[in-house]
Amino acid sequence: MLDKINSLIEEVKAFDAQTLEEAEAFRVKMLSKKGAIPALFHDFKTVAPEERKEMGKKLNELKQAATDKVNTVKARIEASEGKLKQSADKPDMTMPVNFDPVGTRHPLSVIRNRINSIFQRIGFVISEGPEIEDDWHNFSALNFPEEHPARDMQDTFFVEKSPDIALRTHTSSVQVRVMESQQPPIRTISPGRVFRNEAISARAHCIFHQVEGLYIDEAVSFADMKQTLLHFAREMFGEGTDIRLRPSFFPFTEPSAEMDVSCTLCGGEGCTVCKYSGWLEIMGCGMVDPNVLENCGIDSKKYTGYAFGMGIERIAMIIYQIRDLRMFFENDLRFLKQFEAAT
Ligand code: 2NM
Repeated sequence: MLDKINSLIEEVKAFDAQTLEEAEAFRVKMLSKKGAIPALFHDFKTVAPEERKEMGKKLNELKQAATDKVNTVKARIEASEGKLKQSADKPDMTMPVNFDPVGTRHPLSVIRNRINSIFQRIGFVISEGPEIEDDWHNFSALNFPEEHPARDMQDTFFVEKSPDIALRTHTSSVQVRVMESQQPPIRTISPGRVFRNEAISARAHCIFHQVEGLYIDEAVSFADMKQTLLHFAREMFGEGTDIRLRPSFFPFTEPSAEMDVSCTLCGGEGCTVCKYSGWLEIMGCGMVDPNVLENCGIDSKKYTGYAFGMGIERIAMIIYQIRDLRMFFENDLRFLKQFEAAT
C-alpha cells in the first residue's frame, strides 16, 4: 500500500493540464468518491496498528497534495481564460475599484512632526508666526547690533526698505512675538520655513526649515537646558545617544553653545559620516540674553531662560542618510516614494 501511495504522490507532482476538462478528469480520477485516494482510505482500515501512524500521515499528505494541485491548476486556467474573455467582452463590474494612490508625507514633515511631538510630550506648546517680518522681530529685539552682517542685503531677502521688511531668517522672530504677548512661564517651540540669501549647494539652500525652542521661568538654568536637550537627542536618535556642548556665539544668547550628538552611524568610533570625529553637530543653544528678555517686556531680574534652534533638513539628512539637501526641494517622486511608510 505504501508503494501505491508513493507512486500516486509522484503522479500528482508531475500532473499539469491545459484545459479545465483535463483538470476535472484528474480530480475525478484521484479525489471523487470512486477515485484512487478514497479507495486507499477505505483500505486503510485493514492496515496493521503499528503501521497506521506513518501510513495515515502519508495518506493525508497525498490527499492534500492532490487537492492543492487541482485547485492551483484550475485557478491558473480560469485566470487566463478570464483575461481572454474580459478583453473581448464588456467591462467586469465586479473588479475592485482602482483608488487613486494616496500621497506620501514629505520627509521634512515627518521629521518636523517627530521633533514637535518629542517637545509637546514634555510640555512645550507650538507657536507659529508670519514669514514676512519687520526688522524689530527678526533682528533688533533679538539683540542683533545695527551693523550685524545678517542684516545685510547679501544675507537677507528684503521685501521693502525703510521701514525694513524682510523674509524671516530664523523662527526666533516668532518667539519674540510670544514673549511680547505673554509672561513666563513660557515653554514653546516654533517650527517653520526660513529664508537666507545664500548660494544653493549640497549643504545649503536659500529656503530651509527650522525648529526653535524657548523655555523661560524663574531659575531656569544651563543644566536644565542640557538635560532637556539630552532627552531630545535620545528620543530623536536612540537611547544610546550621547551629547556634547561646545562654546559658541549668538547675538540672542549668553552663554551660547553648539550641540553635537554621538554619530548615529558609528556610535562614536569614527566613520565617513562624522568625518572620523565621532560627533555630528545638530543645533545651537544658550541662555537667553537678558537684553532680549527686557526688549520683549520680561523682567530679566526675575526670569531666566534657555533657547535653541535646529535645521530640520540637517536632522532629516542624518536620520535618512541623505547626502544632498537639494533632494528635499526637487520633489522627484523616486525620492519621495521612499518615505511612503513614514508618518
Ligand atoms: C539658535 C541658537 C540659540 C534662539 C533664541 C531665541 C530667542 F527668541 F529666545 F531669543 N530663540 N531661539 C536660539 C538660540 C536659536 O539657533 C541656532
